[in-house]
Amino acid sequence: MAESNQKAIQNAQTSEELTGMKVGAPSTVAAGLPAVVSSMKHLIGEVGALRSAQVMFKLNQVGGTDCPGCAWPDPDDERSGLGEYCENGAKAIAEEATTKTINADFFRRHSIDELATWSDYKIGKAGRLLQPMVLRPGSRHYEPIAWQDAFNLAAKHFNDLHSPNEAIFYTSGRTSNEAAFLYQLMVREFGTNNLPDCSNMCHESSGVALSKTVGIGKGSVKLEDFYEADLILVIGQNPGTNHPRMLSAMQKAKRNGAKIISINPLPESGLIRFKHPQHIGEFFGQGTPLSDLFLQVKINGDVALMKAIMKRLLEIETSKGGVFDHDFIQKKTEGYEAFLSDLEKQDVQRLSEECGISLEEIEKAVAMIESSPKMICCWAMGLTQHKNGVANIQEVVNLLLLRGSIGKPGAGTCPVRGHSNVQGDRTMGIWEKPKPAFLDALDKEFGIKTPRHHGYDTVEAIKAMYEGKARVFFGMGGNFLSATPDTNYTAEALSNCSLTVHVSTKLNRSHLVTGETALIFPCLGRTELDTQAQGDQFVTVENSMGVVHQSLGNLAPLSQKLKSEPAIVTGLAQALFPNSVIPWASFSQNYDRVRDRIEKVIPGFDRYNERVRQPGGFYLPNGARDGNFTTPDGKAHFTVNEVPHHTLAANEYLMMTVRSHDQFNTTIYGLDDRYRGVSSERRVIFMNRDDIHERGWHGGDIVDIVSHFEGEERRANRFLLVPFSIPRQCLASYFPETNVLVPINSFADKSQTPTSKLIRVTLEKQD
Ligand SMILES: Nc1nc2c(c(=O)[nH]1)N[C@H]1C(S)=C(S)[C@@H](COP(=O)(O)OP(=O)(O)OC[C@H]3O[C@@H](n4cnc5c(=O)[nH]c(N)nc54)[C@H](O)[C@@H]3O)O[C@H]1N2
Ligand SMILES: Nc1nc2c(c(=O)[nH]1)N[C@H]1C(S)=C(S)[C@@H](COP(=O)(O)OP(=O)(O)OC[C@H]3O[C@@H](n4cnc5c(=O)[nH]c(N)nc54)[C@H](O)[C@@H]3O)O[C@H]1N2
Ligand SMILES: [Mo]
Repeated sequence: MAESNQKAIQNAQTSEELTGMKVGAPSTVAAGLPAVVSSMKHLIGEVGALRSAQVMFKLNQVGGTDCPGCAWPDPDDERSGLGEYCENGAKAIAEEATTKTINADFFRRHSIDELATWSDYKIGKAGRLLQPMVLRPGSRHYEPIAWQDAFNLAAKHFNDLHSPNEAIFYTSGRTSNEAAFLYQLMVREFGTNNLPDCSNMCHESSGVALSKTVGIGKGSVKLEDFYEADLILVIGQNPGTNHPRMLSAMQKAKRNGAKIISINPLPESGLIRFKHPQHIGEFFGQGTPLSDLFLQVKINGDVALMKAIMKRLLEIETSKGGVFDHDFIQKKTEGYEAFLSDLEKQDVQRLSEECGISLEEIEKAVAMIESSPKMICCWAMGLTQHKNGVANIQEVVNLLLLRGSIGKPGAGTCPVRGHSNVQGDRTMGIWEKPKPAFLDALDKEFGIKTPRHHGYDTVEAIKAMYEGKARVFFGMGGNFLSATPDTNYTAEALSNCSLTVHVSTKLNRSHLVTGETALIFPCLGRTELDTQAQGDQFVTVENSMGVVHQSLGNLAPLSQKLKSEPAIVTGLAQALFPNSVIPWASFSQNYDRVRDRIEKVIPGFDRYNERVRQPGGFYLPNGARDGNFTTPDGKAHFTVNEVPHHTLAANEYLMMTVRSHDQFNTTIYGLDDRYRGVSSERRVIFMNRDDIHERGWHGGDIVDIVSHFEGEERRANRFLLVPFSIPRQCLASYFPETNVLVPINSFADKSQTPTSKLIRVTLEKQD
């Protein structure tokens, strides 16, 4: 193996050092006073009191800053005067608005090899990047470079490629609509559709399943639908940690009479009880009980569970009728007969064993569904990151269709998005499989000829770099190395490149595993004021429910050398295409000009500049929401999906990788997972008590994890056992420490999403 590859693999490793785990009882209630205390600790520690107040009062307010955390929508009506925020929003702000900074001297003192020995936590806490940096061939230290030189250097590498398809342009989901639109335009003018994004690892399975079945790859519900629903299913999602403001919506739904069923291998605190952190009166007492029924499903047991529920509904329908919405099924759907004949063959007893939910519990769910005409299904990574991720979601759609629970108020699909603008980035054309109509519109508007063949998604991009078919990697945000599967393989892939470039706010491990040359382009964060030639600019984003609205920073930028993402793209584009027909320079001067072009290219953005200036923004068109299914035949589609079977040997387990309460993806805010009762440690593995006992092991024992896939083994060493409430032969560990175990070839059918929630492993106890 080449020396550079060895270095890359070494630098890709997260430290195996244990940090002193403490285990207490998991919380039974989410948010409340501890959430407020934790928010303050992070904010005051990183940002200082004054700057915190400046940004927090503006957060998620009309005309304020969109929280850089999750994509949960802001309520149209009652926003809290204190800023509409949550504990983890406060941590996201603390992370970005921190006053700690990394200057050129930092890189003189620390080589990339030394920085790689730091934990991800320590790397992130080093502070904000301030100026463009370059790592020259053979050097182990980044050094400063002027912006123009950096753009020219990158352009030279791009132009030296044999084909535009040898370049990869990745996007994370924080990039604004304006930056994303300009970025994809630059990439397509360059001549490729190699635009993989974090969606490929996230909700791609939702996009594929929903486009096929209901004609739009986005969710159908609005926030108000929560307040009208009779029943809300929360499947494979941990809102208490990852979408805390969703708990407020669920609390309001409950007060309006809704029931909640949660389906999860873990009893996540946020799904049990909740105290609103912005309602002081709720700090004392028990909080609102949220879930009426918790179904502790086995990992990947969801299709079996859904089928069991639907089979029982069918039996009731057959005996007394009134369960299925026949009018809806007949007028609006296709594929009912085939679906029914498959369902008739299912055996509820068997399905119950497959999913680990007793017949009695299934009956409770059935009774709740039967008596609820308006049902919403919410889901996230617990459904998407599986080999059958697409099937998981199609099965949820089947249930909704049977009940006519889509396309009417109080009902529908709710894939809860991750990054704050991941949905908007796709709308703007960040996609490796663009539709011809979109490319035609670009060609017409800009007088260019965009490439038509599909580009690489995330998994394909890694393989292309590994195999030497791609040689330049450009990352618009994100932390590609740590977020992707098979860390060592990806490290080799990146180190095969001639150039790796990252547009980033903060240092992360991807800056330490590089191509022969590496560049860091430091950018403004959401919270910072973005001043361009024609004055202060706002950007726009789209939330999880298809609302497009403004985000305006108000903090003074940490350095004059930071550029906005739109300015970085236009700067690079000018270096890349000196004779372009596209007026690149003009776009960064005034973002209204970008929005005018978006309006011409993308449907639904009529009078963009005007409408986005209205308080709260505007909704994008959504056929499924209106019961108008935009599939080729205009119908919603039932599908037939297989039940996955996993036969495990006595010492084999299925492992899911999840987020702790103290991280945003690969950004580690702290070492605690308060709701699950673990503190000061991330190298933990949650395991069923009886399974631990059966092996003769104890909580606190140290194990190595070995994953098994197609005859290959991958290892992650030194994890502490935590006895936990989780089904037998199921395990949970944290992402990104265990990404090294996710095989590059283990991805979902049709969506190619890495199977981060379904890793077959064995455990080896250390002596
Ligand atoms: N604070 C914070 N907020 C975030 C993020 C963050 O890291 N930190 N990340 C953002 C991003 S990009 C995303 S995509 C979202 C992620 O939001 P989530 O999807 O909630 O995140 P995960 O921690 O991956 O949790 C997945 C949940 O699915 C469950 N699960 C796993 N496997 C299965 C299964 O087979 N069946 C069922 N029914 N459940 C299963 C797990 O127990 C866990 O509760 O959050 C976004 N918001
Ligand atoms: N095993 C496992 N792997 C997973 C997952 C899992 O559940 N398990 N989840 C997957 C999912 S759902 C996702 S979405 C991906 C996430 O993958 P990514 O989006 O690639 O990763 P993040 O950790 O969110 O990226 C963090 C970095 O973004 C940069 N950044 C932050 N804010 C900004 C900004 O405003 N502009 C720019 N340019 N940069 C910024 C900072 O430098 C920071 O270090 O990971 C996936 N990987
Ligand atoms: Mo995500």
